[in-house]
Amino acid sequence: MNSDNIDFGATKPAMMTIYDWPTGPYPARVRIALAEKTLQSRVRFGTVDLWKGEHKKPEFLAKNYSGTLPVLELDDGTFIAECTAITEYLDALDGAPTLTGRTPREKGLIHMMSKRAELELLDAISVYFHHATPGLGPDVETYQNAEWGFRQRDKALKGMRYLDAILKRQPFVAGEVFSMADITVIGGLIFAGLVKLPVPAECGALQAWYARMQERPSVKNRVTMSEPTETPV
Ligand code: GTS
Repeated sequence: MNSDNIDFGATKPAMMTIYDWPTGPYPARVRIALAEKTLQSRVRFGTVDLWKGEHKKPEFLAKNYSGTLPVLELDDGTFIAECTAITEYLDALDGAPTLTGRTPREKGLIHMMSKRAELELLDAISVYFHHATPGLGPDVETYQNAEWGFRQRDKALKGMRYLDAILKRQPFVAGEVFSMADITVIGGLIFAGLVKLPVPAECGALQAWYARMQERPSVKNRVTMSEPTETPV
């Protein structure tokens, strides 16, 4: 048989690029979602060095106006920033499990709880980090307001108590199934660990849930995912 006649089967799915910082709490949300959906083989990673302020340089701002990570680049050159937008895209591609909800009710609850996890925990800790600690250093942190940062730290602690109350009555953040809402809280607690803001001792349900979450391979292996294909930008 002539090699020109060989049918190599269906076309391989297009590769995507994710620009991120491998250990970052926001990038973790996308990395965990990728692993839960076993889409890792369709993605290559490009590292953007936050500590050198690469995310604030014109080349990166051309990809994402907001100057934040992660950013997803599709094979047609489209850039999608914002974790929730990226994970919505990935969830719509194919494959179980569904992370953003199957029914209208599930979708509404997951969106609500993921937004709350951002507002009350993850984003609050991020503001604390950037305003009330040295953050990414003086070259990157050109404006800091420590009072605002400490208020956000307190908001995050209140958020942890709220989530603890939720997890006392249901197994996952948005109800009976693992979802993007859990992944957002995981991102929040990864950030809490980095800034040494422990979950209050009385939040036993949140602590037990987090211990369970850390057993998931998607959470455990999220940082090593990018090693073979690293392409610095
Ligand atoms: N709303 C954005 C999202 O959800 O994608 C926020 C993203 C974000 O803050 N990402 C962090 C960032 O770019 C990445 S990491 O700190 O988690 O690694 N921070 C840098 C900065 O200067 O804000």
